[in-house]
Amino acid sequence: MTGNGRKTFRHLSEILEIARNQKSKKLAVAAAEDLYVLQAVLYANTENIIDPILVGDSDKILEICEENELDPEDIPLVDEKDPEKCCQLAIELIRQGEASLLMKGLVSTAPLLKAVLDKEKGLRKNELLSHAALIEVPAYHKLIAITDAGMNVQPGLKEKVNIIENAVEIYHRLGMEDPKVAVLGPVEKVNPKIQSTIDARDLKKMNLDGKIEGCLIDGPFAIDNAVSKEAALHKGIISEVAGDADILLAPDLDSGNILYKTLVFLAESTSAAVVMGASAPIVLTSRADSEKTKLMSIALAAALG
Ligand code: COD
Repeated sequence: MTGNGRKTFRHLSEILEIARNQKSKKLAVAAAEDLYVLQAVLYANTENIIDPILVGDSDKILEICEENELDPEDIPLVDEKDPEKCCQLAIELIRQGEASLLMKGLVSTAPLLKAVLDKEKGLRKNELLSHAALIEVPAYHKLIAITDAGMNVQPGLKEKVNIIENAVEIYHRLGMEDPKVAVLGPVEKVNPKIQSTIDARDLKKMNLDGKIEGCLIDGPFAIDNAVSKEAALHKGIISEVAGDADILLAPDLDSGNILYKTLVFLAESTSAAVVMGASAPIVLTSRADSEKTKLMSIALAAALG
């Protein structure tokens, strides 16, 4: 786990282990009537990672459990058929201290996030909420986070500062002091026509000036230079971050989401994804995610919560 004096993680199973060794956390599931969500949540419960509270259509939840030999006995159920109301009820459980983690069930991402962002009844904490996916890539020597692949559509410089800070917080909470942040673009030179490269230059300067702390930021980097020392050396790039990034900051949601899903669907990677910056970590998995990804996302949220 430790290399050159820095704590790093190679496998998501290490995050699972952290979650297992902590006190079990209460997880509120919004619209829990989904087989894959129920399987992951009930399995995580048997692993003593979380204690779920299922908010949703209780008839459907019990029917799914019966048909699939899942045992929801002793798990609290809050009956609500409307998915948007489920989001509000699950959030309310967190606001009242009944739960400390939130998970999306059979409801679209946008309504859940809108309910979380509600100024009066939501879960706002930091200035900006953002999505980060911690990914185990067989071809890379440690876990790598991609942000933002799920929430902020077209972040400007200020939003990118917040997105970096939220991703850095994940590593800090996992015990790593100074994660290396690679700011991605299509090239490693600043080009006034390419906004991502200008932002990368500015973010690097803010880091050097002490305006963004607790991490080491460099860029712009094309993806090859961020994750391959060999590619970076080939281009004559000398940087502690090049080839050894812990966090990849994507230029926008389009590129972040494509990078994330390419790794998962074409490069045999597994991910654990959370939304950070709210008063509780939020598990936002989608139907297409594997069971392992769902479990690892719950474990990551539990390890952070
Ligand atoms: N953090 C904090 N506040 C925010 C954020 C954020 N990330 N985003 C918006 N807000 C605030 C705004 O400042 C404003 O005060 C209020 O929330 C409403 O802002 P809108 O009108 O821009 O936001 P919404 O409610 O229409 O949409 C917010 C979403 C997060 C739902 C929206 O950005 C979105 O749909 N993102 C993409 C989600 C998605 O489809 N992901 C796909 C991959 S899974």
